[in-house]
Amino acid sequence: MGPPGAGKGTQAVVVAAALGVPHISTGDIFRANVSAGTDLGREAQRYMDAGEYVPDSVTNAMVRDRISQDDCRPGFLLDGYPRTLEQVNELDMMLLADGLHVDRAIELTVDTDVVVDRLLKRAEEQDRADDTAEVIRRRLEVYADQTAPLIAVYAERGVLVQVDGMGEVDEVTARILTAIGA
Ligand code: B4P
Repeated sequence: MGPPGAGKGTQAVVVAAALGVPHISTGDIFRANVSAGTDLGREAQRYMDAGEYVPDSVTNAMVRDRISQDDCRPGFLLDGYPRTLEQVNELDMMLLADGLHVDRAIELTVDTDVVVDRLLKRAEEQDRADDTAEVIRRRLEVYADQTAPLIAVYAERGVLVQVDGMGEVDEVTARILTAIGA
């Protein structure tokens, strides 16, 4: 968890590889569908380009389908999900049905001016439609409004691990692996 540009995607790839479990990024799945021109991609693109969240019904169904696949049996790392309270509740139900639970929720903490700089830099490099200054502002608002409050949910459950997301990518990775005892 963490605001847009906190480094969730960057770190999740490495951490999932270290743990030997699949990395499941809802953002990546949406972008792959946008590139492939699927119905899901067309639906998701409207929201992503505006900096809004894709509707819970669409996102939850996609995650339910993905985590039911065989490669997820040893466990999995979710990147960018859950992002709303409804997604938290739906994920709880999906896991409960299989006798599973969230072991750890990792929050990457990063100053707002640093995330904005990172996203504007990515805009130059990757041409993502949701990395313009205006859309970044909206994404940060949506995060503060809908996702930041979920941190407390996982803190109350005693599974929250907070990690400083500032500094070099390798330094942040080392902090995460230490914090989760991997
Ligand atoms: P995501 O794909 O999850 O993207 P993100 O929040 O922007 O970025 P992330 O935190 O992963 O940052 P990254 O590592 O890439 O979401 C995109 C959109 O998809 C959402 O806005 C929403 O519309 C939709 N969506 C996704 N999940 C959803 C859900 N559950 N429900 C509804 N809608 C959903 O890093 C950013 C940049 O910083 C990169 O360029 C990276 O190279 C750089 N960087 C990372 N770490 C760095 C470091 N330590 N130092 C310097 N640069 C660093």
